[in-house]
Amino acid sequence: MKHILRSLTVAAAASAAALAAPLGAAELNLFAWSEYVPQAVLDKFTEETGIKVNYETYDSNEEMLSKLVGGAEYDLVQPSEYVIEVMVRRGMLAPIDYKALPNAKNLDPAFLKQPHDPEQKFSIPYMVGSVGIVVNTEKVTDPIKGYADVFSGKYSGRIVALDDNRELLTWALATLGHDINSIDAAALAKAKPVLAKWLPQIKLYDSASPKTSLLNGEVDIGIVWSGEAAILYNEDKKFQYVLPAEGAHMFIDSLAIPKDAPNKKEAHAFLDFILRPEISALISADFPYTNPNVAARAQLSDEQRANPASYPADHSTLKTFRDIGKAASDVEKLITDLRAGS
Ligand code: N2P
Repeated sequence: MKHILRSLTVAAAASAAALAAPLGAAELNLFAWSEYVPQAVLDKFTEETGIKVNYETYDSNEEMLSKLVGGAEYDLVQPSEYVIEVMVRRGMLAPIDYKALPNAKNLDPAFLKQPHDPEQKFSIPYMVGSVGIVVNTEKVTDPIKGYADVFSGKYSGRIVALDDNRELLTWALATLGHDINSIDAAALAKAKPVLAKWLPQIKLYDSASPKTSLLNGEVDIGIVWSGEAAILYNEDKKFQYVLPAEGAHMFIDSLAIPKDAPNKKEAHAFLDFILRPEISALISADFPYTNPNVAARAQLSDEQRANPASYPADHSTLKTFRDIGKAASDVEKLITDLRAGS
């Protein structure tokens, strides 16, 4: 009986929603990183605008790019800075209409007009972050300063790493003192023996939720997205975040509208919605990356702003990635082969 009543209520609510929605109800197809957009934010947007959000997720820029190139239709995607540069070069993005985005004024100029989108024509920063080392200090007591310490051999089989070939290569290049954005055959040849020693020490590759294996004690050290490290730190202060001394990647993950997006108006409505300080602060609460929205940051608690993974005191060693053109497929091949043990 209870069950029947509940389904009747659900049916009534659904038909009320159908009545309220205009004919051919508006939709938004969002393709974004997993564990990055809170469901509550999507629900609030739908409640307020009547626009239904279809949210699909991915775990790497390459995965997103290949789906789009394969003809999938999305209204918003969420590339990192270097992939925005690739997409602009290939003419894959539609320009942003700033008239529809009064809340764009909330964005921190420090993350705008960067080399990947010099006029900020094609992308709206969503979250910024770094890739660094998380140490379970109860299990790893030696000082850990950089990639070379993680891969000294001492922690073999106790390491989680991002499932991301460009990131993996970067750790080796930075350790060799090589510019992380100058990638050619010679750079790859230098990095290869380093990675051949390092990769077998990794227990697990995980870009979606590397915090999980650290939390459950399956591994003791990891190289992960800063937001994951921030969540671990909130969970237990024994998880310390270290920005590698050799230098590290700072990503500017942004929302962008594919050129052929069928629902550009809805895409702009969503962009302006998430640029509202209180909405952006909700995103920070679930996914504590560096919020590029100054007005949202002002709404965070002192504790949130004091999380060293979310807001590192010193960013001087951080660097964004650039589009490396054709070398990107060489990177994929080298690392895939090394990971396969050949
Ligand atoms: C969110 C992943 C952050 C993406 N789960 C790093 N570019």
